[in-house]
Amino acid sequence: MTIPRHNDINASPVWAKLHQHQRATRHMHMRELFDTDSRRFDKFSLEFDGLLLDYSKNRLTERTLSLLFELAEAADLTGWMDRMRSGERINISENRAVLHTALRLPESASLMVDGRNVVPEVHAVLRAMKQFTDTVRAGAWYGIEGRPVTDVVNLGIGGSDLGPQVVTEALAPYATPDLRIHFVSNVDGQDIARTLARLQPETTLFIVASKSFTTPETLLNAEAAKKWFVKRTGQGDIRRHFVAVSANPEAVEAFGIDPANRFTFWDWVGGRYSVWSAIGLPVMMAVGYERFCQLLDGAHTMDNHFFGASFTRNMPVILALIGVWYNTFYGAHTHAIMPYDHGLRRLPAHIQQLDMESNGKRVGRHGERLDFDTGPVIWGEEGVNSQHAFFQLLHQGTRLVPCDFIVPMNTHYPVDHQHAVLVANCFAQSEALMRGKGEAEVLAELAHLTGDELDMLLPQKLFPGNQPSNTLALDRVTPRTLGMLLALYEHRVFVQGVIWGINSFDQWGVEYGKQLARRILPELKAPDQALAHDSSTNGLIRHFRRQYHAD
Ligand code: G6Q
Repeated sequence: MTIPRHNDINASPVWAKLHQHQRATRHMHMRELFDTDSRRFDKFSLEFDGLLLDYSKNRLTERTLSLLFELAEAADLTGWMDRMRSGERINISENRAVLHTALRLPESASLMVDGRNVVPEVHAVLRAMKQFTDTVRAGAWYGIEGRPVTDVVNLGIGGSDLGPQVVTEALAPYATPDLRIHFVSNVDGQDIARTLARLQPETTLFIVASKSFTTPETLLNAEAAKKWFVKRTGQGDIRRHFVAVSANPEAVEAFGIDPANRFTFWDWVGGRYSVWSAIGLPVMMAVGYERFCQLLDGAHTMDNHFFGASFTRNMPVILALIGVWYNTFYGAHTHAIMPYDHGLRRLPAHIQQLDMESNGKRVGRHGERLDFDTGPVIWGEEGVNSQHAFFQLLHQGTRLVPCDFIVPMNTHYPVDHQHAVLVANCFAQSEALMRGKGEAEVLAELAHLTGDELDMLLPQKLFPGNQPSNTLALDRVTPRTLGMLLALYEHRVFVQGVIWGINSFDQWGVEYGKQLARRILPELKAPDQALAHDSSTNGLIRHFRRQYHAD
């Protein structure tokens, strides 16, 4: 197979047809679509393995969808799915395969990359993780004073932090109560300092999670943790207290970590897609090997669905195309993610990284300039808190903001009837956003008013509605359903990248700021060094030099 050279999707006839279709249907109101078709939910919802996707509250018709499927064909989505699945180097700017899906293959499967079957390697690492986490969880991994581990600290950032953090938090009901898991990512010293302040070095285990083992933030935190450990214990040997997840064996060893306690992964696993690899070590530490395997199995189930189902019954494909519809053809700039589950409250941050680092690109795979908008700004917050914060803008603001509502039907924490209240709020929001509230309804509510007061209040109480949303209803947040959900979003991002002709798996955009920070750091510390930045950056550096008092 070869990687096609040109991205000319916006020159395809279906691109023009979709623009035309948008112009012809943009005044249509979803309320009318529901009023005129009692079967709309049946037509535009999909259930798969306990996961329900309701996409009926969108500004679309069967014609919209069929054009969007045509767009997917014009972008050769099937070809790209095959390329990704088979391990072709579709991350061309880094010359890498993209195989997070291989991390969730069962041991009986086989996947050849560069003439080697990678599945046995994946399972060998899983076994090593099992052995290690079983020992720690059983209280049989002894620290320097022969005491078992009570606290595990993951030191990592970006993909080496967000995914495992979200999953560990979401699966808290499955976690062993004897181990506390902490995540430290920020180079802001208060992150590590506040965490260490709560810990005893003799019973703490640090996981230094860095694929490259060159990431300054992580290495600075790891050095700080090492210093703290050595100072507090008087012990120079850190091997019982520091392990690593990394693809860089030399740097891990140079740090003082026993090579036997390095858990590896491969260049075909991108950071933001790496929770399924050894980067998931804190997750396995919290919930154990079996449940980690259930997480993988959930993701694998979603992979099979994605690679196997026709576009018309394919959840990631449908979600992705609906996103393209708003983003590209309606000009929507953002997309909101609202989990109605407290354990999933950090999920928007993970999806934000997944999506924005993958599809926040202005050029196509071969460096060609793209003449259309690509990835949206992803944002969000847990429900119902968000209702008391920013939903005002969704209901009565001027912007089109497509939303995803994610809600489990059952809770691990039944407190009176609070779960039903939570779900009622979730359903009510999507209903209100869709329906809006028209003049007749408001007038009925304000029947006691007349004159100026009525004129003033009436427009303020109107809700335009027609604000689109998808609802993803899980049976319950379990390792398996969470695996499905995360894989669903990974594939959604991939499909959108394919439509826009983007390489979703590199991230050159994060390099430049890092480069400039390396230049500014010594300038902050050298008061007499001449500055040659713009006047704003020079002014800020000088301000810091005047204000900062080193301890
Ligand atoms: C994710 C990015 C990025 C990466 C971090 C940490 O896709 O590549 O967020 O995960 O920069 O990198 P290391 O694991 O190499 O420290």
